[in-house]
Amino acid sequence: MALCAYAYMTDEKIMIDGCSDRICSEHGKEKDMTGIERLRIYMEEKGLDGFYVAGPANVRCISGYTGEDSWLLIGRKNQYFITDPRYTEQASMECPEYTVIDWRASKGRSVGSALAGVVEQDGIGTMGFEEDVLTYQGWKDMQEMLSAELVPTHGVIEAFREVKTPEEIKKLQIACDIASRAFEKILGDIRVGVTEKELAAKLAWYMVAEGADTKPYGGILISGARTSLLHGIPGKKAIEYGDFVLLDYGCQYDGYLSDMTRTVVVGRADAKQREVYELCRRMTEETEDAILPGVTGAECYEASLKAIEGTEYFPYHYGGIGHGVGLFVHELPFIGKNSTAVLKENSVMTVEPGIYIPGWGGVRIEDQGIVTAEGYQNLISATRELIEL
Ligand SMILES: [Mn+2]
Repeated sequence: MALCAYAYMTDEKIMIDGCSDRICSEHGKEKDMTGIERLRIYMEEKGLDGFYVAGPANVRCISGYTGEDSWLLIGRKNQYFITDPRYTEQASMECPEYTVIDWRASKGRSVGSALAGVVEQDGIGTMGFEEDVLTYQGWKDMQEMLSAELVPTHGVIEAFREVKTPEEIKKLQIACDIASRAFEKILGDIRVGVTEKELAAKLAWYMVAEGADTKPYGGILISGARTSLLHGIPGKKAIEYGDFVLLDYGCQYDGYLSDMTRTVVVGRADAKQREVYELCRRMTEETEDAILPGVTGAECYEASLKAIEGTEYFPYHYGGIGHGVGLFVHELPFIGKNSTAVLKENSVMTVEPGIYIPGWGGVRIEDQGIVTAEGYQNLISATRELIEL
């Protein structure tokens, strides 16, 4: 899905405690290191005896675990996998190097209590945690139960996830291929009288039929004047002749996500629809042309504006124009107005500028691709030409 408001809200929120470049220059080949090795280097630098990992995508990044409701405690030498009996067998299979702990069997029958046991046993004095994941309730519980000093961190494992491995890129390519094939199929269903919800359900069905994970992943499928809503939710509205239909969606494949947007017209596009569509298409293409390792997110944004500068449509663009995609749909790097992100080779990211005119409608064209030494390699095969159905 597009345009996470939180992600674009402030640049400060995107600042990273655990800069992967710094780790690289001080410790050599970051590409050869696993997530847990990099996390331990970070812990050593920050003087942390333990690191509590609670963000689901971060748990997967560090441990390789593909299930849910699980947490990690990484010590300097030992590593613990905390879950409940629904997942203990899966955890033992997927993460054999971890000590699996059933928190329901802990003294206090809680995750905090299970953590407290390990903290005491291993003599953990300082423990990092993800400040944007832990709830206030969780923090209070841990304050009460844990003898360790709790140290807030931000974006540490997220920074490890910014550059993708060849295996991750393969999965992302498959997720993008599934979404592109589903686009070809849904075109046959978009017609006058069908509702947005019906189309959204069919689109999801096509992706699972094409090989996507069954884990639901909400999509945007909106029509007519509603297409100016950046994050509109599919409703009961039926498609009418002359509508724009905006499809912003993707799927999960073996945990890895795709995210694409196409906007089509039902019937013949009128002159204004054609004009806005072509401007938006140029915005997407000119942004992609500007992408190279070393380019900043703000420079990408500048490139996206060339097409609409001096036109009446300039006021209708949005400041966030793309984001990394991997285990999570909005991750580093974020590109847009004021973005200080510096693009890295083998990041996988979307490019999704748009023009949104309240009461009239909007167009967004979103690709997902790899940042390579030669430029942006698009993984989405669906056409960017205007489609009139
Ligand atoms: Mn997106």
